[in-house]
Amino acid sequence: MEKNFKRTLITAALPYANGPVHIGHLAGVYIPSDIYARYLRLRGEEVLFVCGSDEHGVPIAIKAKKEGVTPQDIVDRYDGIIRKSFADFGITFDIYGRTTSATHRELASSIFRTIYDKGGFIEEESEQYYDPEAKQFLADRYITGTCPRCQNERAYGDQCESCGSTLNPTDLIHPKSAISGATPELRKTKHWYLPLDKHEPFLKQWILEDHKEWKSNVYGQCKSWLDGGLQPRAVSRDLDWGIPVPVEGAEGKVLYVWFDAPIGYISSTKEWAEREGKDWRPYWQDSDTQLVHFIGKDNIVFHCIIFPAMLKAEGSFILPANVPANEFLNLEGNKLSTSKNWAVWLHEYLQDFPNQQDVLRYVLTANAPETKDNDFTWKDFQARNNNELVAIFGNFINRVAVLTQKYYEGVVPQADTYNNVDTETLRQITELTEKIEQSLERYRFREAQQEL
Ligand code: B3M
Ligand code: ZN
Repeated sequence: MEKNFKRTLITAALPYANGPVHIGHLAGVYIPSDIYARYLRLRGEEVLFVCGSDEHGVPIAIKAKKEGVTPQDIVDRYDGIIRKSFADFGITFDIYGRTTSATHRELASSIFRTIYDKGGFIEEESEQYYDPEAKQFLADRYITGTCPRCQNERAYGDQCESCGSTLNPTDLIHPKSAISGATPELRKTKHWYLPLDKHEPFLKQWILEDHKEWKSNVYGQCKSWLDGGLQPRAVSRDLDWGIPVPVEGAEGKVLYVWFDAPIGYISSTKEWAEREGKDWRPYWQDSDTQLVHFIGKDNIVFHCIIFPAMLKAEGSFILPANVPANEFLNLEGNKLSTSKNWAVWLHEYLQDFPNQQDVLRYVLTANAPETKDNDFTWKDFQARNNNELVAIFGNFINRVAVLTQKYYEGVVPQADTYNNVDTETLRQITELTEKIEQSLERYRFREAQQEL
């Protein structure tokens, strides 16, 4: 660690509670963050490792509608599956919270209100699509229609998945509501916007000047966003699922999920502190804390630009020292996808390979997508288990145990007991330990495992 921090707060991206955890999440976020937490604890550092379920947002509301259940039913189901699978896999969170908790609702509301009272938001009325049958405004995902660029008839209000264009709902030809099928009408509605453009000078200094040491995939994405110029970003939505906007005249409006979710890291810390009888503030309001966000690359903008701008606007929180985002893991050559059910689900792996957590941990570290997307194949899983874990590492441990039993009655002798001890080997072990620690400090877990 560059600066000698007093403590480290590690956050792992809050998984959406609309599906189970799969190997891509493990490789991208949860195994790296767990390795880092375990390493710092082994060094005797003060560490807090927080996570929790991200339970708001349009996908959860859509899934609930499709299944004819409430959003709370959906999040209760998947929060349970996710929470248990992390525990069974041995990820050592100090706390795993959830964003439908009262603590989170109160904190997210109060942070919004503090920024609002400081005049940190732009309040603006705009025209949005309203479904006259379902009697509700339609978020972008709720609107489908024909893409003006490629004529794909199943384009969404925010993007067309066949030509990849980013769209606005009003670009769609023959727009239709994904809820009732009715033709939506444009109606006036008020929303609050975080003026990211006003935070641009600060973000350019903080990231591009003060954090050149960040991973190139993270630094590069932030640079292109900043070079492109930042626009005000809506932090509220016309939805009935989410945290109500704590302002008069905001009936039927909730906090945008990406405004509330990162605050989940802070509310989980508060819940941990309440449970342990500790003070949460040093972790989030003391510059002697090293805050590290572990995420996938699709979350870089939210963790490096939007959340820091929110915290800056609120004024009393520290910002991350590093955001070592990983790229994506593919499965047998295709993109992992919860919606397309193309994944190796963690809870199913644990059923099929009971007590084999370490094999998956080893393989997903060996081929982690740390600097570029990578592919998981079962062939590779088998080869690494048989040719590396068993044939090299397992064999090494086994032989040392057998020889210790045979020649030293099973007790490892002290180095100075035998004057012909191989000082060269001991020197190499010390040198290698330092090399591995450097890799771990730089979030290069694949390299560290290779050295080991
Ligand atoms: N649930 C997005 C994701 O899983 C989101 C992460 C929130 S971290 C505050 O990609
Ligand atoms: Zn298109």
